[in-house]
Amino acid sequence: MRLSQYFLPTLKETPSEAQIASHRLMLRAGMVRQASAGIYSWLPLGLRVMKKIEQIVREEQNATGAQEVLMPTIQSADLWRQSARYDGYGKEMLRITDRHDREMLYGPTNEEQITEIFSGSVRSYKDLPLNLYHIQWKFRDEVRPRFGVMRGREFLMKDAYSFDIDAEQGRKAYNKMFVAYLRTYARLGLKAIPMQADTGPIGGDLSHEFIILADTGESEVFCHQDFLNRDVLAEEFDEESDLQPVVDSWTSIYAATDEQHDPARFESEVPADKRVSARGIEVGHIFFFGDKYSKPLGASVSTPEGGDVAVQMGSYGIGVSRLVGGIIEASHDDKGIIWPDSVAPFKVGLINLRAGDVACEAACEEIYAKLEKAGVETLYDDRDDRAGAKFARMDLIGLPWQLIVGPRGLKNGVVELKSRRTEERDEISIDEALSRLSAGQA
Ligand code: 5CA
Repeated sequence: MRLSQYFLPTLKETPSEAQIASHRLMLRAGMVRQASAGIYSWLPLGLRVMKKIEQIVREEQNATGAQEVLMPTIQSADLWRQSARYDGYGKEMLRITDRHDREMLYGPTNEEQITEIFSGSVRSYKDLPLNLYHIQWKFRDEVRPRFGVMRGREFLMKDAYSFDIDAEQGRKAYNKMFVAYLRTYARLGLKAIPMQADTGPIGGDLSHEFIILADTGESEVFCHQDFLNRDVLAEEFDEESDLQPVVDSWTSIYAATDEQHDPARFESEVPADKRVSARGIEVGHIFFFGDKYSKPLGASVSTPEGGDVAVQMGSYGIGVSRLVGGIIEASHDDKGIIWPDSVAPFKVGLINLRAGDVACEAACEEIYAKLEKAGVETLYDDRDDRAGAKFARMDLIGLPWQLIVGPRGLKNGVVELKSRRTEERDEISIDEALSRLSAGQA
């Protein structure tokens, strides 16, 4: 993509309404624009990042055998009356009346909707286990929408729903999701810590929140330092086997949000030099709630013995749009965002230091064409700005690599390859730069 043609409305000034780094940086980097309180338009750069996050979430869900569906954002109030949540949900639910005076709502979550789909089609234990998920916008009329996309009113969530014949199978489904969540966050470059959690309006008695540590997080959390040293992606286990030991190895170490925190247990279980007390952002939340929805909504299946039983269900949420902000909170400096490779909107920012210079332009055009051909996502700064402005903008938008082409270097046959994260700079030939960028790692 050529910057001269790209819609990237960056801001020089720090927007005064933004209180935390991710909100400030998302506005300054032209990723989102506020439409009204807690509601955002996603601009090209922000959307690219969100789509990458979405895709990683999707791949890890698919790897568990879960199947993607897409349910509507607008639901009928009657469905929610059946589960007795219509009144209980309170003011957070955005209620809508259509032209025929039918009561509708903008879905804050989809337990009822998915249970209705299930009960309309599945009759036999032979069709279980089943896990269906979607990635869809939700609306919650939060009292205090704040921190940009972190606590929005409209937000993108991945929500999965598992259906099983009994509690033991249900627990297996929960464990599969638990491990898939750990892998998902690790692929996003995050250290997410599973913490025992309250179940709130979703219900049930087994639940974990996945929390990433950040000073600006809304929750106060307490955990063992060991969580931060664990590399999920390096761990090997058989996905088909019983995952309970893997889950136990995570949940037996102390980790709690302030609502669940037990200071005496924390002190007895965690040595003083390993105690982490910090703030955290909830990027996911999983629940097992048995027949809470399947019973009232009539989601039952025949059993092998010839009986009939309400299915055991769980639900599993990931805050996809919140993650865009969460990743920035976890990875930025005073110059701007530092994207992890896996979600970077582009891998490389190609900077022509002197637009209009024949040699620089020819070299940049050649590099750009070759990178595109090699499938390396490149944002080519072909604009006629000062070098300082170009560097500042590239640092702000946080692409992992900057490839800087200037007249002086070219005379010696070199360009400069700079890592945004380490700030290391290498003067190398164009060919070497191309092969390093094309080879997966620079
Ligand atoms: N039905 C369950 C699981 S599918 C559910 O709704 N769980 S939840 O309420 O915990 O939401 C799931 C995730 O959505 C949260 O962990 C959080 O990451 C994200 N989320 C919740 N509310 C907001 C919000 N107002 N703005 C942005 N993200 C949110």
